Amino acid sequence: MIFGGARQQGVAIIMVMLVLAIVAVTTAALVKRHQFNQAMASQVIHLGQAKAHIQGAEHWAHLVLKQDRQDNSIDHLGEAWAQITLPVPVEQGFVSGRMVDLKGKFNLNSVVSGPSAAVFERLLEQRQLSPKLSGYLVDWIDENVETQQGTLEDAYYLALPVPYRSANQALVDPSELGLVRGFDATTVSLLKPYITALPFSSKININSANEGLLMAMSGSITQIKAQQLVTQRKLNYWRNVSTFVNAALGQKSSENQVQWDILAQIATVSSDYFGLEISAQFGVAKTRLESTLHRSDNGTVTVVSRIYTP
Ligand SMILES: [Ca+2]
Ligand SMILES: [Ca+2]
Repeated sequence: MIFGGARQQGVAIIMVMLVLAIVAVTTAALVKRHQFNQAMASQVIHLGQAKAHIQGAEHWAHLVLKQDRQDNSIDHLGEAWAQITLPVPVEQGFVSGRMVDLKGKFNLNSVVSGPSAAVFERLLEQRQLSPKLSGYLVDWIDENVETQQGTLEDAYYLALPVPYRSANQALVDPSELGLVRGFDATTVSLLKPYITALPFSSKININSANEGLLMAMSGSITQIKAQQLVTQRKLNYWRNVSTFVNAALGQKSSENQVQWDILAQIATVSSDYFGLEISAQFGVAKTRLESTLHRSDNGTVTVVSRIYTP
């Protein structure tokens, strides 16, 4: 009996120790899980804060663009919308943003219309790329399925290791250029500072186009002339197209009439498409918004596309 009692006691002690061990392991697991849940919760809260601030900044950008159209119909880099917002500290985070004038870039979709193809060819040549690429882009966008040489556009695309067909419609995003014959990632990145993809063929805003694009706008604009035009613009933005064309090519005369008219035809001082980039960081949560905005003549701003990363 005595012996049996000691054994029972021993079993009881082992049981207690076992229970204690289980409790310890469970507690550790619970603490770990609690910490994980807490981290998850703060990540979700931070991401929510970042998105809320981005939405606020986006709303503010719309108001700035609307006000700008109410104030004037000329758009230039000295205006409020063009000012870059460096990271601004807000409660528990940072928000930064910038807006670019998409009319100050070459609209790839305008390559199918008249003098714009020549602008794109000059842009390609400036970057030591073949002007032939312009023709491949035209075939990619135009409705028909034959090249200008009479062959089938898709003969090239269907022979690729991963075959596909040409879009035969306007590009939605400039990155689509990478699918077009002759354009690879390097080519696209060389062209990136100069190009955009807008829904309609469009003119180029001479108050925001960079030096390279100004130069490509006419075969008669040299690099030195383009630099002069940018310097001149910083002192005094272009208020109308004819003042710009006079500065670029000289007064209209019988000698320069054709180039003068072509340059005037593709130039504008007013913008209706803008690219907005806003970044926000709260804790470890980083969010970035890239959107394309359209502004109508009365100043109404609508979102054409919106991409969040992550
Ligand atoms: Ca303006
Ligand atoms: Ca086509």
